[in-house]
Amino acid sequence: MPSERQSATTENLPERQSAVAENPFHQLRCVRAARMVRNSGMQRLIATLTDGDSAAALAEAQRLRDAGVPVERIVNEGLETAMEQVDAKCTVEAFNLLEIMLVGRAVTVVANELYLRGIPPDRSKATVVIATPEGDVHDLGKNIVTMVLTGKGYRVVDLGRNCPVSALSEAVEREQAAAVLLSGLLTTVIPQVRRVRPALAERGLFDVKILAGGAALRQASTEELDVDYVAQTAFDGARLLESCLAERPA
Ligand code: B12
Repeated sequence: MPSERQSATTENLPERQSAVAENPFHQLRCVRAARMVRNSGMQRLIATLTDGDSAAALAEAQRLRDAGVPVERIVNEGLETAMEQVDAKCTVEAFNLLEIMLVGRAVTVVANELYLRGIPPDRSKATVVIATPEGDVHDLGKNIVTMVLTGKGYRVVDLGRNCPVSALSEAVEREQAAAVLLSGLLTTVIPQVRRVRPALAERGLFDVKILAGGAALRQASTEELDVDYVAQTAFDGARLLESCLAERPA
């Protein structure tokens, strides 16, 4: 015999539960609650990324993914927002190298976890090939550009430093890249940069955009380098890439 209190709480429980579940206001509340949990998770992901805390960012990203948040949303609303916040603080004059390296590393760790084999071509904004041309071993700037673009959802094929022009054009064709990014710190690599467009043309790759950056190249003009754009910073390059790829025919 159930007690009075027990029967008040358990009487017709299944029916009451399903009535509550079918109530549209209840459903709306559930959707809102789930969204709030995810949004606060996304805010935590952004905060851990901008703190440069790779381990905490990785844990937040895994939690969001396990809660059913699509990988694209984690990249677009989490990684990209974090990079935008760092972008807002970084100009050519005020550029905190340590901070950007830490944030970039955290973004890369999360991106590698979300896309174990790199961002697949069909889920990325576009594929780009990046390298430091042959004769130049500087690669810190190139690595930052790679991290920024990965955080913004591009698939970046990094050919490393001291890269021959032939390897670049070969990779652009193989990877069906939309753009080539060249990072140069030595003025002596300018002749290498000028060889890139003819090397692409030899393979019939006329629509591929060429972007240059790095301390030596950013002092030169697009005509001197025979490239489409010269970027001052990694973020500047990301914006140029975004706008020049948007102009492409669909
Ligand atoms: C660190 C450094 C080195 C390190 C490189 C370590 C590494 N893994 O990269 C080491 C010690 C190896 C080195 C070696 C040499 N170096 Co050195 N090096 C530097 C130094 C101090 C900093 C460069 C750097 O990493 N800056 C930080 C990065 C983040 O800046 P950044 O590359 O410009 O990138 C930013 C932007 O430009 C942009 N960006 C970069 N690339 C791209 C590309 C694209 C597409 C886009 C969109 C954006 C973009 O993104 C970044 C963030 O916004 C500079 C001096 C200076 N103040 O620049 C000299 C400097 C570049 N080196 C120089 C020289 C001469 C050499 C050596 C030849 C020295 C020697 N005699 O052996 C050798 C090079 C050997 C070779 N064959 O390459 C000269 C170059 C002179 C010139 N104009 O040609 C400089 C300017 C020093 C000087 N004042 O004389 N170097």
